[in-house]
Amino acid sequence: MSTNAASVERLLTFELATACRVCGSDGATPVIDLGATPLANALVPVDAAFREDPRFPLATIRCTDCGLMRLTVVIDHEALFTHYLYATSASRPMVAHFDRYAADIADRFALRDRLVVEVGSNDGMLLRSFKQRGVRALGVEPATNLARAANDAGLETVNAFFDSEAAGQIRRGHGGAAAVVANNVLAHIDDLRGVLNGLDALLAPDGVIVIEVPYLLDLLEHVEYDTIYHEHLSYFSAEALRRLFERGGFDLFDVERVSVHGGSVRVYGARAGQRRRHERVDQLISGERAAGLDSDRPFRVFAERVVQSRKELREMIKALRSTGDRVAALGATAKGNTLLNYCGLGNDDVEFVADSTPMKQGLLTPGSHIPIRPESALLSERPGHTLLLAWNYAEEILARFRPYTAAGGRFIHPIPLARILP
Ligand code: DWN
Ligand code: ZN
Repeated sequence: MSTNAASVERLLTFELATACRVCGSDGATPVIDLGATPLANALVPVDAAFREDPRFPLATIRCTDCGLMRLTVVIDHEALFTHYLYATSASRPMVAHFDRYAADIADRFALRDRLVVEVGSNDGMLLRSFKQRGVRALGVEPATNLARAANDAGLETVNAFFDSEAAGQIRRGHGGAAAVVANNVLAHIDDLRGVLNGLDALLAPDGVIVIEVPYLLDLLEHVEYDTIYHEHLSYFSAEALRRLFERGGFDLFDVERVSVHGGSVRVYGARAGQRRRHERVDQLISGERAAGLDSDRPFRVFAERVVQSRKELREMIKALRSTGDRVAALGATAKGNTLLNYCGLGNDDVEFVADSTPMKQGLLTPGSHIPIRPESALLSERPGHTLLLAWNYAEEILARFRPYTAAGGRFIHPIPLARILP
């Protein structure tokens, strides 16, 4: 998606100086300001390299009522998501994660032959896993390019944003859903009231909601500041999710922490009174209070540690480059855009970014304008060090790139503090 400066105003729909999208409170305190930053997945065609990429405020505030951390701006969701370059299938660990996810959910809630609707189904990876287990799986995906790829692969997908209208159409065409699942999606949606209305319209009386989102406690504890970008409007605690469900007439009846994306939380909801709350819910929310999530303290500590993380990464890369060492990166990730731009790292510091996504290769990273190349470039060019912008897959990547490290190559893991691996 290439946006010119003139369209910047159109994209910046409104400043979020007021109501919290979870609880409606307008009490908020500042957490961190990462500066004016280009859109994370607005990769740049080489012939547009001369243009200054549009930048938008990237700062977060904390709701003093429910604890939700959220951006101070909202970028037009049509501009962000109707053509999307992140494909789940490009990350093998995520394909494996969602295959296990499908097995767990299908077994736990006896979903064989029942309708499961996935909100934000991307290229249909999870739909495929559900179908293989005899589930009637249907996707809802706003990105036209991804919805087309899923439908071409026989994974039925409605090309739309999820709201009560889309939910009503699906209900009329397919009946009530035994489960509605949404993974790495809820944080991207401004109109959460619309999501709750859609869930109410679509869910069968005994239906379950399963939502997986990056977990605020992990973000703060591991200084995962790079996961803050304009697609991620909200940064959820379990308490904020509980409050959101309650507002929609649902109970949050179970939770579990999962390791993906730097630490996520998977929450389970049902219509109020339908299912008994597991003690894990109260344990996790008590843990949040013990961590001080209902105060500014952990957010202040987080903001201080981010400045240190930036300082140490910049020093490490500058020192490597001063010895003439070549530095590349792996993973043209959305979070990588925040990290490169906040740390002021450009093509003089990082020669190229290797990435496994064909539709990203040949483009430039937004703002920093670093060329994106196939992963094979790491082995053909053999840079001395490779910055892990896909650090959330460090274990799999180090295993897969043993030929690179066996020949002396080293990875830089930037979060929470820059360190060399192996
Ligand atoms: O919320 C979101 C998360 C779930 O995914 C979206 N808003 C955007 C996206 O964030 P991300 O780009 O930071 O996601 P990942 O999954 O951390 O990184 C994916 C990128 O990394 C892809 O471009 C593929 C690349 N990759 C690679 O080049 N080699 C990934 C792996 C595992 C690899 O081995
Ligand atoms: Zn709130």
